[in-house]
Amino acid sequence: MIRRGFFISLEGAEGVGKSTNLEFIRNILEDNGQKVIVTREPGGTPLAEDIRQLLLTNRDEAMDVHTETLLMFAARAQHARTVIEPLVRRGDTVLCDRFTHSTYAYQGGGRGVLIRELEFLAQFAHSNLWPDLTIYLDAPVDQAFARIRDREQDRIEQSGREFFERVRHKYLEMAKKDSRISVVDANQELSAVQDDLRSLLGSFLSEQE
Ligand code: Z5A
Repeated sequence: MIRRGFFISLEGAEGVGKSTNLEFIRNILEDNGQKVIVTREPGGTPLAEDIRQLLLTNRDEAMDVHTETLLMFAARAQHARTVIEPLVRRGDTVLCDRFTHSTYAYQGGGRGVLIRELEFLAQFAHSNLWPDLTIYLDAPVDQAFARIRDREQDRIEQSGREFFERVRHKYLEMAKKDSRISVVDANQELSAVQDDLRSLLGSFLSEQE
């Protein structure tokens, strides 16, 4: 029997530690025999990376929320259909920094786009491809902001504190409703966050055997 690989996404607001923990998660998966490809959204293919530049670059013309939403899904359709799905189908494990839950949190929770409209676009963009496991790194907005205080902010990062409170609220709401989303407390020492990640991935992998 050819085993299908896993599709795992990592979610959370900026500064919670997604980039910091990606390699750690990759190592755990590889130690458990997975061939792992790490990728990200928006992006993950040359075309989708070009769309990422459009989305994140600061410019004089304000980007309408509908344009922002469609560009997120345009990048995702390309990435999901030409990269993620073929890899998972051939048995590799894809570890993706953000996926559609980001759109539900940022464009839905943050910007106010209706979730049923986003669900329709998600179905169009990537049909039934959804992560087997979504790890949501959660931290209070002020804590996460404090960690990235000195960085230059991209267009979306300039959306303000209230916006990021709504984003966090939407993530937590989704996690309550969907057992495939696991919340990890990112507001602790990195070693404690990584202990939690190790234990979560251990449980996930043993459930798949
Ligand atoms: N976006 C969207 O709106 N809709 C969508 O559908 C998608 C995305 C897919 C790009 O995301 C933007 O697009 C993003 C959401 C939006 N914009 N915003 N705002 P991105 O993933 O490329 O960028 P990001 O979320 O802004 O990533 P980030 O700022 O790099 O955050 P991070 O990766 O979660 O954090 P980090 O770089 O790993 O850690 C930040 C610092 O904290 C660093 O110095 C670490 O050493 C430190 N750190 C990490 N963990 C700890 C702990 N536990 N304790 C202390 N310090 C720590």
